[in-house]
Amino acid sequence: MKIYNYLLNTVSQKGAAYLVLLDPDKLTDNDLSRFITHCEHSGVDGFLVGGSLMINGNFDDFLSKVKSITTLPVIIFPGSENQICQSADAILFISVVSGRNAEHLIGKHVLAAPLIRKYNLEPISTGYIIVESGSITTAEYMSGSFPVPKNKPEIAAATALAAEYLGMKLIYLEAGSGADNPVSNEMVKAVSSICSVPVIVGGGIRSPQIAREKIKSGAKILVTGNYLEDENNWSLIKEFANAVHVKIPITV
Ligand code: 1GP
Repeated sequence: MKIYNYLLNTVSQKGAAYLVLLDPDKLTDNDLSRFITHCEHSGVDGFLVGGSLMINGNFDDFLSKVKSITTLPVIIFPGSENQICQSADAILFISVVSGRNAEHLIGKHVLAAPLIRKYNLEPISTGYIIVESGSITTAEYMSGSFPVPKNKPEIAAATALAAEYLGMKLIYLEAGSGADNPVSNEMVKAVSSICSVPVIVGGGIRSPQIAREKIKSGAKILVTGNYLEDENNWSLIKEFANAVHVKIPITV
């Protein structure tokens, strides 16, 4: 419960937590160290590592490098059961509750659970809700499931509540990496107001203003990935952190 408690404490102290997604396919060794250091100095609260599809990256090597660079929590955000590695601090144990594909609801988990135990990784059970966001996203395609229609916040809310009743400790509202549009404020509000566990929002968030809107709508953890893959956008990381940390005074 160490990392889950860290997230809860961060939410309680700062109002919300800001996590940055590191995709092993997208960052070179050289950029990785500079990027992580930049994130640390800009107020990021931790890192997610993973991707729905990995083509070039070596997950274990990448994760070990990340851990050797940062003291912030490093949490696996697995795109598959192959993305489990001993050097991480925790793993989001994700069930794609928006879909009806048994493999992604429980099947992959049966394969993953013994390894997670062997590695003594902290599993954080997460109800993962993929939301329609424009073009079909990799997460949507790879999970082989229909997303929740973007104009149906009540479906997302009922799904999240069911996940919470099943014992899940986080709800992840996911528009998909690089999504055309983020999850709507209305949907974030509907889910956050019905759930008592923290709601993560990610996918297609490209400005601190949009990040702040999601927090004001009730999100407790915000994730960005794709937008920061362009070094020209790194200067905005601090603004993203300030936009998320609604309880602490803004620093420039
Ligand atoms: C994807 O929610 C994350 O799983 C982050 O999305 O890469 O679009 O920021 P982006």
